[in-house]
Amino acid sequence: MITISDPDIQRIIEDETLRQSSTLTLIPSENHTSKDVLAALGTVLSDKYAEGYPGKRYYAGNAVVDELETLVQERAKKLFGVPYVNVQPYSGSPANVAVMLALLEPGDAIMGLDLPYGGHLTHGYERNITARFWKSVPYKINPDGSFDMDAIRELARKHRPKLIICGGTAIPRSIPFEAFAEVAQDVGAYLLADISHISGLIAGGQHASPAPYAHIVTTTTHKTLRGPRGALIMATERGFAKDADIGKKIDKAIIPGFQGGPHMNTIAGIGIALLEAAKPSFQVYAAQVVTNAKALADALINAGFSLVSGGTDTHLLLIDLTASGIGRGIVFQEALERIGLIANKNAIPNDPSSAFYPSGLRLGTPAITTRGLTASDMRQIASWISQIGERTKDIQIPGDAEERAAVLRQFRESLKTDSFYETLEKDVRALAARYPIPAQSS
Ligand code: DSN
Repeated sequence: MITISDPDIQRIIEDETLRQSSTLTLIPSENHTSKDVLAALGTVLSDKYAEGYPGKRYYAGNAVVDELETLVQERAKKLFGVPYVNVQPYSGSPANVAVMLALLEPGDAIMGLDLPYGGHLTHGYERNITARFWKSVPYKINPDGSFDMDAIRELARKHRPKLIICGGTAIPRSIPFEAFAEVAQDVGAYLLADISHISGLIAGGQHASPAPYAHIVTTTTHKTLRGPRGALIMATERGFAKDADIGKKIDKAIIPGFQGGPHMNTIAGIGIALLEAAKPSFQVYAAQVVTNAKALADALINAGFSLVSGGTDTHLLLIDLTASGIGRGIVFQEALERIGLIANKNAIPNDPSSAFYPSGLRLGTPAITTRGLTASDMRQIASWISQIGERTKDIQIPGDAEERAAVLRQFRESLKTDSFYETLEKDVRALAARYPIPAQSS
């Protein structure tokens, strides 16, 4: 671990290092980067301003970072089979907004998966900038996790969106890129595939690529792709066939349109992650992510849980907890955190409860697979989740705010006093200790 002279920040870094190593991360959008990626983030590359693009910067002194950005662009283009990439977006939300800024006029219609059905804030959620500057027409996912492409086509024909977005944050099954491309073609819209959750699976050969179908592809770099926090915007051959200026428009939208200087240390980390993702060992990793997710899904189903879509094709599972009461995602999230399993409450399709008290639990295997956990460990994790369900089954979340606060107060007190949780915590810590986080191992 690095040592820094600020004792307060040093202690916080040590605390977080310990928290991560002594617990198991089941949040599907999180992962553990390699030591090399972490090292690149803490370099002098962080100090350089480089507004513009290689060969066309506003400030002096950019010859070295020009070489870096060009190298990282080439790695991304090769890995994802696209002719254009912008590696500068600070993260996924800026990437998606930049695409809209590049290709749309204010007020144009956009269609994305509704947030409570597994979309993302920037896919047109009503309280996000993307719904304030553009006219958002959200589509939904079926309760069984499938896409009703006839309904999506009908909606598109009615509203004539200029941009259709596919992808999301809680989709356990494969995304039908070709079917979305047909709808986009039908109404003359751009198709944006947001592959943030699955880009590592695509690079690792475990999910079809959107490159033959979408015009633009965005991805964060820190989820299954296992790089630093950042993002890529890619344009495909199909994108250039629709709009020969698509690359120039995206470059201009990032800077001067939306962002300032790129974070060159992050871009170096992305380059390292792309090189790692091109190796045969990453194919093995991606396959194990999916194997583990399927094993976890099977074990949870055997334990009596109901999963949205009945299972998974990817790294992600969504448990529908409504059989034991609505709005209980928070109970699972907090009880699991108490024992060292870090997962998140999540809305399920047609959730009968509210966004803050949803009825689902979202789980994923990217981070634990990086640590080396395998299918037999998934059965153990499912057993702990099942025991938590049994222990908390009487805790129901009232609709009334005051009653709910009282129930949650009592529940949180029990997390401190009930020795059941302490026993499970020891077991989780013992499993976590068997699988050190690679970047923390010497
Ligand atoms: N926050 C990310 C996720 O958890 O899926 C999406 O941006």
